[in-house]
Amino acid sequence: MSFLQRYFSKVNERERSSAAIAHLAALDAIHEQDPEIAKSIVQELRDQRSRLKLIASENYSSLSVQLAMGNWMTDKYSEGSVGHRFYAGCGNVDRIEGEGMRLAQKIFGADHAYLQPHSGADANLVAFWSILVQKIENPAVERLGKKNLGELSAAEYEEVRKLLSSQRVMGLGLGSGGHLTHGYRYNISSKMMQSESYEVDERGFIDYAALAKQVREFRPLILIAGYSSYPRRIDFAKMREIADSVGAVLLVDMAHFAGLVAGGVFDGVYHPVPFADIVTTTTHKTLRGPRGGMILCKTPYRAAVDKGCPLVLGGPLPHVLAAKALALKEVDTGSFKQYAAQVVANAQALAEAFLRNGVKLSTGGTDNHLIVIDTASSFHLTGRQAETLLYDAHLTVNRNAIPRDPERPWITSGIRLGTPALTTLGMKEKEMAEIAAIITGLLREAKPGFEEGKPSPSKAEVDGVLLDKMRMRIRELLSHFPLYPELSID
Ligand code: DSN
Repeated sequence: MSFLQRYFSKVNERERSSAAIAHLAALDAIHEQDPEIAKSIVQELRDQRSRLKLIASENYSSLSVQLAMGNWMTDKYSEGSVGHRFYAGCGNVDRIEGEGMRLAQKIFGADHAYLQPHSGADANLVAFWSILVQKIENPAVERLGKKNLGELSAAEYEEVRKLLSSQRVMGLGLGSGGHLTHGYRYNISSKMMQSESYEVDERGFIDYAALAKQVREFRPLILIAGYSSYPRRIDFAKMREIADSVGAVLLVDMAHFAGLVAGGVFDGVYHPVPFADIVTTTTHKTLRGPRGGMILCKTPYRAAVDKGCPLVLGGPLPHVLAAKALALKEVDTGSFKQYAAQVVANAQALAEAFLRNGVKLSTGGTDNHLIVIDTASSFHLTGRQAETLLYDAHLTVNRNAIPRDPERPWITSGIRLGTPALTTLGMKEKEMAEIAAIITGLLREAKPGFEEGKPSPSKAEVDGVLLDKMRMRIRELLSHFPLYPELSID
């Protein structure tokens, strides 16, 4: 029997959901073409349903957002920007992208929104490039008495190119919770410009006074504020002041906390848009949309940002633009505000429960959607050992460096946990306490596993009875919060 036939035989007419029907019909169509691919798609749903998703950068998008990506919009080329395309026939993409931009500008109070980046890393690349064009390239071309790059001689162009690559960028170090794209040595961002990181203090916090001093010494063109695993808010008014002290551009990467800004949890000095020149984000984390990126900018950067495609990025993904617009529509509701507030309440409840159990957290807690557990100090386990064991017990978390981590990035001494996905399922503070108890109960009893007769930095084991007991507790918990209950796939 097909997925669709099974659905119609199970669900009565009143309970039918058009999104569920569409998904099941799509699975049938995929199954006809390639049963193996259909099987993996279905298995992914089963896996996500059977595990507690605690990866801080993941969420569950709505079935409608997913469906907006699964259609013929993918077949259209639309390089350029709304109303200014390099291909004929972009009217529908223009309407979709224009609506997404309008919503993003309204939700975040931004001068301008650019929805085309395929990811947060791509958004950062476009942002860097736009800042370099606006602040360095355009004035250099003007100084040479020329109108544009095309008029420069080869020697003049080389002069401008060298000037671009001698610019400086400063972001939070990877080990302090920053992101690879914020100037990490192995990333393209540190090859485009000279890069220096700032780090958190002994307690794991950003020290604004120390940062101000470092910025005055390094004098970056771009100061980046933002993180992947920093469990605190950033004061963007202070960041603006620090950037202004050397005339730097302030770039905020809000990939992790965009949903908290949109939902009104981060406001005042914690809302990046009034203070930053450019704000980049992903659309799939706390914002709960499709996988992708987005840029918000002040008017002076608009012209350069809008040329992100084709000058930095490949062709836009119109099907993803449709999903982004739809997700922004979902964000622009009162229920999203409640969701955002609950994400933080849940993270704080999780942190408090761990602290009560004597677990060591980076910065001693959280005021956003994530926590970082020092597994080495708390449980004598590497991050990777903890990650592997928890996955075995049906919890997905990721290993994460802690500040000043002595371990390699592949192993680490910590794990990062986030609440965006479980909050989407409807979990609250009570469930967070249960999850903290399960994790503590497992990690406390864990012993390093062995590989080729030696203790392995990647594996940990617990008694099989305990593991089964914890899996049962997780199954019981998840049974009250089903993922996409309208999708009758088992
Ligand atoms: N991969 C994202 C995260 O997990 O934070 C950042 O790129």
